[in-house]
Amino acid sequence: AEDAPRGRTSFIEDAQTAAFRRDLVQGLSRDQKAVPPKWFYDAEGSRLFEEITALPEYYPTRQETALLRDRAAALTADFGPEAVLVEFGSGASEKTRILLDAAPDLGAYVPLDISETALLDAVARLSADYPALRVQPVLGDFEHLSPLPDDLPQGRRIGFFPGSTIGNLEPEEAVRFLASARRMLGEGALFILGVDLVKDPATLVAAYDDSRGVTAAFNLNLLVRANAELDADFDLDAFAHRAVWNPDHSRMEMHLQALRQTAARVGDRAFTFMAGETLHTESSRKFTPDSVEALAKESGWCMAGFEVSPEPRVALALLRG
Ligand code: AVJ
Repeated sequence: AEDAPRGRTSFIEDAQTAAFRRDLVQGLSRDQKAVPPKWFYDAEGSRLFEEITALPEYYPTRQETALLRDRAAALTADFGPEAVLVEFGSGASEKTRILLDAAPDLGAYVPLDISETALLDAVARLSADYPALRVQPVLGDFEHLSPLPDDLPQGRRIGFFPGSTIGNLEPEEAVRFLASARRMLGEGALFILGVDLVKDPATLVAAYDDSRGVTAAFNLNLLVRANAELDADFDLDAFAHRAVWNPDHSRMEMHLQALRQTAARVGDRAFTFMAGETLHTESSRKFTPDSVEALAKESGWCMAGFEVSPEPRVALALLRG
């Protein structure tokens, strides 16, 4: 409430907008300005991300989709009757179809996403193509998991977290997420986790700085969104997209770099950027088989399988609760 706009027209922000405002104001107040990547995904951001997944340089989606197709039978072999598939950050639910095709007797599918439009579009398209499937969408972010609805079928719970989205989380956040997913999914659960693997920096940087500028537009859309939703006034021409490999943290980073000194207001809060200063908008951690296994163990899972694609390499880890 302290950040609510002052003026004659007062209004109550919806919870998501208020949380976006809080995260942005807090993030802009830090020494290294930063904002959590979940705020990329308004309708336009979700659309731009889908466009990224089709770019020649952005290999993760293509590699993971092929790997899922290739290993679908093995990954779904232990689903059992009336299984419930819970997907975290489901977006367009495109990869899900591969698992649905391999597990036709699934009891229910629970997509969870932060973008309402992405979620509703995906549910409409899935229901059209899988009329017998029970789909129970949940709007929300995967860092605050609520218990599953209790009227779901009673089969095994299977978590599905593809796309290396786990790489967006700080290491401690990733452990906390996987541990709370394990509690949410309960006894006997399985978890299919998609991760991108460490590789040569040139391949990584190209994937996050494509020649057509779609990733740059995706990154800048964060400021477009802030201007539209938060009564902010970022000068879009004053910022440039940057993608850098950080070997110390084994992660790709995206930043928006101020090309000159520039001021920005977010509601009634004012901020300045020095020339060259950056807003850190995303980290995408890249893993090794050992770092995935360590992450699984720390969060109470054990690694029952690890499938690796051809180059550029991504992996699917199968975890057991
Ligand atoms: C959807 C979070 C996995 O980190 O690779 C794509 C998002 N960012 N290009 C990733 C993204 C820049 C993507 N994840």
